[in-house]
Order: sequence, then structure tokens, then C-alpha cells
Amino acid sequence: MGFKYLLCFFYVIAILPSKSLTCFSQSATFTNPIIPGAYPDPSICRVGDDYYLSNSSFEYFPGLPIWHSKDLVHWEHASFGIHRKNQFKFEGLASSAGAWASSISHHNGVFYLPFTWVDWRMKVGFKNVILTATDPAGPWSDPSIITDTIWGIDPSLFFDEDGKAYWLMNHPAVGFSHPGASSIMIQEIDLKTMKLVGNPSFIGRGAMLSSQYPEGPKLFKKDNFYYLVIAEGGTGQFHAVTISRSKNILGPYESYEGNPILTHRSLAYTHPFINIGHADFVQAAKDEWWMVCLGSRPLGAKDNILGRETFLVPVKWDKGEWPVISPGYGQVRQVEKIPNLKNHQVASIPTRDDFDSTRLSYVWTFIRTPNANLYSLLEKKGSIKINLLPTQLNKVESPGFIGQRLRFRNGEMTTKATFKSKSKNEEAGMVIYKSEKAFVKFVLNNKQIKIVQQKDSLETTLYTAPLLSTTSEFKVIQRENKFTFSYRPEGGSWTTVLDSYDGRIFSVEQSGGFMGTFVGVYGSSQGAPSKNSVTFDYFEYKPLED
Ligand code: 6LW
Repeated sequence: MGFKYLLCFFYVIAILPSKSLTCFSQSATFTNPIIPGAYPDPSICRVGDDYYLSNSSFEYFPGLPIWHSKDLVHWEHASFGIHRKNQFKFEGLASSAGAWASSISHHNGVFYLPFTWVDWRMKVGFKNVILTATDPAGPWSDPSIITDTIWGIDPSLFFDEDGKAYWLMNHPAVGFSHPGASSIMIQEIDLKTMKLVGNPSFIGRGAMLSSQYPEGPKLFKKDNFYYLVIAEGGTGQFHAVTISRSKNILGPYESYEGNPILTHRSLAYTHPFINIGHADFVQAAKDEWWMVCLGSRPLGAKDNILGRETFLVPVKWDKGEWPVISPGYGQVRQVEKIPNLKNHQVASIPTRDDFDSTRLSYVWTFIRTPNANLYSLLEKKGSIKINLLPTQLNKVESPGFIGQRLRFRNGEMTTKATFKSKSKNEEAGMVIYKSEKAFVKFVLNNKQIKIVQQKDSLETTLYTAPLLSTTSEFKVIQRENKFTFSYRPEGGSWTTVLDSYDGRIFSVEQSGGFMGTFVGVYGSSQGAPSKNSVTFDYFEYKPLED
């Protein structure tokens, strides 16, 4: 008997603690991207033990997602900088116009969100504005217009130790020119009046004489140096992060001889991440710095279908020295050691929405500002009703589409629609959408179920069959850049109707644009008046094993 107790005692003091530690210890690594899906141009700030991050959002509404984290790895949605229809005029906005490159900062209890509102219909297509909030959960203010007379983008703020605030942005080249030439300028700003003070000072043009598209400027004060971090090379394969520094905020700035401090330009498609650039730094602890940046995960080896996502990279920044990014590797790594911060468990994005709530989850996004009568969650619990409006997917409008960003390399998307179409122009179902010139709709109308591709101005029917039921489930399986379409009529079984569809139509390489691809539910009367509607019982979007 005694031996058995001894054995148990030994187990308790020797084996169990290590097991319990293992089961409770957080994993020592994280996987990039930290915010998957089309969330480009990340900027980050720290407020005590809390970190806030914002992304561009272009023509999508709500816009300028604001994220919150305590450990830099797990991010929960906090708010949208653009959450009211009257903040900006989205109607008729071109794809990839809209909200570019926000830069979140915090000072004396106020969050500032400068960014560029792009509308190429304006005389000067780039208006640089600031939104403010005292609570990261919002509400955010109406825009204060800082510049609308010069062609510049990517504003950010810097708060100096003497209490002065400075406005930085990309600016037309001054005194030099070559393809892609522009410069970085700095100017004092009075944040009480939201007016620029004095004149702009030129402080940078990129690390090389022929640098293209110096943009995304961020300024840091460390060890009595002002460090200017920018993106250059353009937001494609040659994208890079470069740095310069000065003892005087207005310069002259000395370019680091080790530039670029980060780029994947020479890795081409041999690395799982391309287009790395547009960075921001944050000090997580006394001597621990981290960088967020954008990047893309090409699918099918070369196709950027997911858009530009947000990545986290360690930085070694010794006193008085230049920062070393991803020390020992010099690349953004897929699996990285976690920051030395207390683990912050947050709710991950749900893979299934049964539409039980009275509000849509933040992952659901509209193309431009939605019609006030577009949808309802209140008609029948556990479903969403989309009212058929005349707006159309292949026009620069706000179509009857509610979508999520594609965020997995391999995923399965399913939904169930009940729809009694009264005419062939009334249609409803599932859509994979990149822009008004690149989408595939999988829909029911009054007589058919069909798959229709829009590629530029060409509409092509890829599948059509007689309608078997006014209630049908739709399934799309994405394996990298291949999409397979199936459906199941009520009471029937799944039938695959289109296999290995070439999804490169959604890639930046084929359809351009600054955003990624969305998948969602949809209904439209395609230009004609209608009082009809479609009901979706659920939407599921889950990852498949790589
Ligand atoms: C953004 C610029 C960029 O303003 O692309 O990747 C523009 N860099 O900094 C739109 O995302």
C-alpha cells in the first residue's frame, strides 16, 4: 500500500506540475500574419499596457478598422474610424479609392487618426484629414481637413518632448524628379485648431537617389535622435522599409547606410510573404521594440488574392544604434517568438454566423455605404433578410452584398438561401468579389441556379441549371487560387457544378487594386424596382488544412 502512495506522491511533485505548466503556459510562438485578410497599411500606438492598430479600408464601409491588443499577437476589434454615413461621401467612389493609410496615435487622452481620403473625382484627388476620439471604442469625430490642395498621402503625427505636434506626409518631389519620385515633408500642426503652422520642411526622398514612392512616414525620438521610418519601392515586390535620422527634427536627416532595413524584394516568390513594407514601430517594454508591416501571402505560388495583410516582426534597437529588424533572419518569419508580454486571450473571428444577433459582427463589410433598407436581422431570429434593391455588382454602386474578407489560404464557405424570385432579373446567393470588374456570383433567380463571372466588362455564364428548389445551400471550397462550387437544393444532396475554377481573376496581378477578395451573401433586382427579398439562415467560413 505504502509504495502506491509513494508513487502518487512522486507523480504529484515531479510530473504533474510540468504537465499543468505546459497545459496552462501560453505557446511561445505566434504565426504571421497577425491580422489575416485584406488589412493593409498597419499603424500602431501604445497607451500604457494597451496597443491599438489601424488599417486602410478604401471603398469599404465601415472603414478604418481599429484593433486592440495587450500582447501584440492577439487582436480584438475595437471600433471603426469611419462608422457614420455622413463622415464621407462613399457614393460613386471608385474601387481602391476612399480611406488610405491611416496612422493611429495617442496624446494627452486623445486618439488621432490622420489618413488620406482619396476621390479622383475631386480637383485634387487626395484630401488629408484627421479623425479624433477620446475612447478607442469610438465614436470618432467628423474629419478635420488638413490639406486638400497638394497631391500628398500617408499623413502621421509626431508629438515632440517640447509639446509641439508635427504633421508628416508624402509630398510631391521638390527640386528633383524621376519616375516615382516624391518626398517626405514635416510641418508643425496646431491640434487645437487643426491647422498647419509655418511652412513644410523637406526631410526625405527615400534611401536611394532613384527611390520610388517614399511614403508612410513615421517619426520616433530615441537616444536624442529623430528616426524617420518610411516605405519605398511601391507596394509591390520591391516594397521596402528604410530609415534615416537627425539630431534636429527638421533635419538634415542622415540615411542609414544599411538601408533597406527590411525588404523581401530579392526573395521574389521563394518566400511565403511578398510585398513587405509600410511599417510602424512600437516600444513594448524598456528594451523591446516591435514592428508591424503589410505583406501578402501569394496563393498558387504567385497570386495575391488575399490582399495585403498585417504582420508582426521583432526589432533589436540598441542605445544610439540603428534598429535591426528580425535580428538573425532579416525577414518576416512565419512563426515568430512571442513578445515578452502577458498573454491576452481574445475572441477569434467566429467561423459561423447564424444571424442570431440584432447587430452584424464587425467582420461583415459593405461595398461603399449600404442603402438604409438593405437588410434586417429582426424579421426572423436566426436569419438575415436582404431586400432586393436595383444596385448591381458590376457598377460603381453599393450592391446588395454583405461580405467578409477572404483570410485563409484554403477555406470552405457555405450559406443557405430561401428566395422566391418573381423575375429573371431578381437574383440572390453567394458572391466572391474583388471589384465591380472581378467577381463571381452563384445565384438563384426565378427559373435557374447559375454561376456568372464578371471579368472587366465581360459577363460569362459558367454554369446554369433549372431551379430545383427556392431554398438552396451554396458551398465554395477554395484551395489556394482554385475555387470549387457546389449546391444542395432543399431535401437534395450536394452537387459539385464547377470544379477548380481559376481564381486568379481575383488577384492583384490580374485585377489590380489595393484591397483583397471578399465572400458574402447577396441579393439584387438588377436595375428594376422590386419589393422582394431573400433570407439567409447562416453563413460559415472556415479554414481547411493547408
Ligand atoms: C498607401 C501607401 C501604400 O497610401 O499604398 O503600401 C497606399 N503603401 O502607403 C494604399 O494602400
